Amino acid sequence: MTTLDNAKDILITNDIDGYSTRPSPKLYPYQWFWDSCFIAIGYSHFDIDRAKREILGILESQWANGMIPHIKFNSKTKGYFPSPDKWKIPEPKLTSGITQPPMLAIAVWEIYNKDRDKKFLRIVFEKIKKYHEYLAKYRENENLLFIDHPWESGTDDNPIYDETLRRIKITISLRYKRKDNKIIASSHRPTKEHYDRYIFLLQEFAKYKYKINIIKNRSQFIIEDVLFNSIWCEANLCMGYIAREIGEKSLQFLDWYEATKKKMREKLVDKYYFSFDVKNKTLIKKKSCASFLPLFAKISSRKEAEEILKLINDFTLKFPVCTYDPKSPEFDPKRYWRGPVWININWFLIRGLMKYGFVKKANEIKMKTINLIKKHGFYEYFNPKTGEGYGADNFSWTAALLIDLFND
Ligand code: 9WN
Repeated sequence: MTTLDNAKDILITNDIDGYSTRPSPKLYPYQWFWDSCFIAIGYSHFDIDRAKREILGILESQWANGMIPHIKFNSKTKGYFPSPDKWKIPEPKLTSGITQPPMLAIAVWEIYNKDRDKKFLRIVFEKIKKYHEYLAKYRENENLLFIDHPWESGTDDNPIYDETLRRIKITISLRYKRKDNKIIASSHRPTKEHYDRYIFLLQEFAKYKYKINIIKNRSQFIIEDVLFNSIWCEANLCMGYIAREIGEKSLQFLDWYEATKKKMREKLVDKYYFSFDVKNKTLIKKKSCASFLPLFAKISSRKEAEEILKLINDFTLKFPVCTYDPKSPEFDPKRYWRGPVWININWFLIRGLMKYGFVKKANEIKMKTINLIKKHGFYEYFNPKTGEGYGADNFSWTAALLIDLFND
C-alpha cells in the first residue's frame, strides 16, 4: 500500500456512520468540528460525495442559536471524558457546549472548487450563515471574537493560556476521572492543573445555562484569540465567494472580514500577532504557532509577513514546525500543543506562505511534512527534534491533510 492509500484507508476506517468521522479510533471516538472540516478537505480529492456528507454531519449538531458545537456525540459509543452527560447543555442534542475554530466555510469552499456543485452550496449556505451570525452576535468584543474555553482554540494547552488559566480560582471540589491519560502517556497530554480548569469551566457554563453574557461577565478565561480570529477572517472571505456563486448577499461577510482584520492589525500586533486577554487587559506576548495564522488569512502586511517568516525559521528544528517557541523554558517537544509538530498547523503555514509568494519555504515545509508522515506514521503530533510520533495513531486530520498536500 502506498502512503496515499494508507491515508484514505484511515479515513474510511475511522468512519462512524457515513456522515461523521472519528479523529482517531480510541482517543476521540466521536465527531469533532474542526477535525471534520480537515477530513472533508481530504475526502474532496477522492470521494466528493462523502466530503459533502461530512459537512452535513457537522451541521446536524448545530444549536437553535446557530452555534456549532465542538463535539457531536452519539449514544452508541463510550470511552471519552467528558462524556455527553457532563455537559448539561440547554439543547435536546447529544453535543458539547462550546465551539472550535470556524473552519466550516473554508472546507465548503475547498469542496466547491472541486466540482462547482451549486446545489450543495445552496443546501449548506443558510446554516453556515447562521453560525457566522451566532459568532458575530454572541462572541464579538470590539470587532474581535473571543473564546471562552481553551478547547475552543483547538490548541488546548498552548502555553499562551497558562497565565489566564492560573488566575482561575477553583471554588468547588472537582471529582472526575480522565480517560485520555489511560490511553496516551500522561507526559504527552495536558497536565492535571490544566484539566482541572477545563472541567471547572464546563461546570461553570452549565451553572450559567450557557448564557454567553453571564459567562463573559463572570469567567476569567475570555481571550481574543489570534488563531480563531484569523480563521474567522478567512471563513468570511470564503462565505463572500460562496454567496456570490449562488446569488446571495455577500456584503455582511466582507464587512466582518474587514472589521476583524483592521482590529487585529490595530490591537493584536507587537512585531508578531498575539492573543489578547480581555479580563487582564493584556496582550499575551508569547510566541506560538497561533502567531503564524495571520499569514493564512492574509491579514499581515508584507513587513509583518517577513517577520513571521523569520519566526518560522526560529521554530524549525529538524522537523518543521514547532507549535511553541523552542527557546522558551515552557517548550516541551513531547507534550501536546507545547512544542510538537502538528500537521494542521503546517498546512495553514504552507497555504499562508504561498499567499505571500514565499514559495520555496512553502515547498520545503510541504516536502518535509509529507516525509515526516511517510517515515514516522499518521500520528496526532510529532517530536520536532526526532520525528517520533505521539498521541493518537491513525489520526484522521493527519491523513486528510496529507491527501490534500499530495494533490495540491
Ligand atoms: C478536546 C480531536 C481534538 C482536536 C483538538 C485537540 C484535541 C480534545 C482533547 O483533540 O482536543 O477538544 O480531548 O484533548 O486539541 O484540536 O480537535 O482531535
